[in-house]
Amino acid sequence: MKHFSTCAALAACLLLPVAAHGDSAQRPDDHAPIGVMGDHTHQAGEWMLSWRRMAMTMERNRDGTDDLSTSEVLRSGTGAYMVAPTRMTMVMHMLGVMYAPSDSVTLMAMLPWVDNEMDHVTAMGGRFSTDSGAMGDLKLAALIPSGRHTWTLGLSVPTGDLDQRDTTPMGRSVLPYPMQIGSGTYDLTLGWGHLTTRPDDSFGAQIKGTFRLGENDEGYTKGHELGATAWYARRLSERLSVSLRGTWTVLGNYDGADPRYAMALANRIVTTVDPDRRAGNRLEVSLGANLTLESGHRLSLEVSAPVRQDLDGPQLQVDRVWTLGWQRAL
Ligand SMILES: [Cu+2]
Repeated sequence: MKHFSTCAALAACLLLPVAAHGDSAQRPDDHAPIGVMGDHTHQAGEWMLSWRRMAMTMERNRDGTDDLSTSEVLRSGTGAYMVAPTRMTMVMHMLGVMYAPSDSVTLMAMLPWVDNEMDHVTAMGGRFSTDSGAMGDLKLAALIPSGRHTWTLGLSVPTGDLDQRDTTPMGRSVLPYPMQIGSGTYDLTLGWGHLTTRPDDSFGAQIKGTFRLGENDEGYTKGHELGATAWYARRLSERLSVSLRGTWTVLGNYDGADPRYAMALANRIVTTVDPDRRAGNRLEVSLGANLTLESGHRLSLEVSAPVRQDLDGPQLQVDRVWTLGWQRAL
């Protein structure tokens, strides 16, 4: 399998009879809940393909830890803006490939496709929605196992688009920051993970930082990101485990500003063009399930809901995240 290219591995996965390469010795909780990425490594010569569908819904505005009504955002009420976002959905499909050239390093590549939709209400009482969609940033990583720990060194390549446009009441416009797809910069990811397995259960943790290198072509740098997560998983049977996970995420404000939003920012048209209204932190709780099939396929599901959010607002807050995944070692 060592000599297979990525394409050949993909083709092999689709063509091989499902029972050909079962990894039935694996436990369902050998892998973290599906919302965690880069949690495990592979043995020399092993390939893994994965697909994830992540759906995040954001609803209602917030400033600090207080909910805001739309009239508290709009200048027709007590706010300052012409337009308030009311809801956003982001659906991301992510294809992943893992390959271990040796026992001491596993290489990983992930390519997302992102679709966004945002609903708004205007100070005049009108409503409108915008859509964006494109391939996101390619993520490459080397995962280095060390006993029960895994170290991650990753690089995000700016393959994602930053020129998403759609029709708004102002005509055809460049969509605001959260509707753009990529970061526009090479981003460095550093991470540490841990997993301890016991006969009937397991627990793990991961800490990850994403640091933007330089400034993108639109004149800004997205905020750095830090995440810490810990989970407990219990096996209900040989093939099924359920998990409970807590996640702390910190997002920074943007540096610089996209000049294409200068007018909208100066005139306080909408909150989403302000580089100083991007930061925040949130604590989420997630419930998940991992299933290993006899044929070697893995199916996983996880749902997350925030229990606390503190945002540099007004900003839309996260309501729910669903992650569905398929994984297959070859
Ligand atoms: Cu894997």
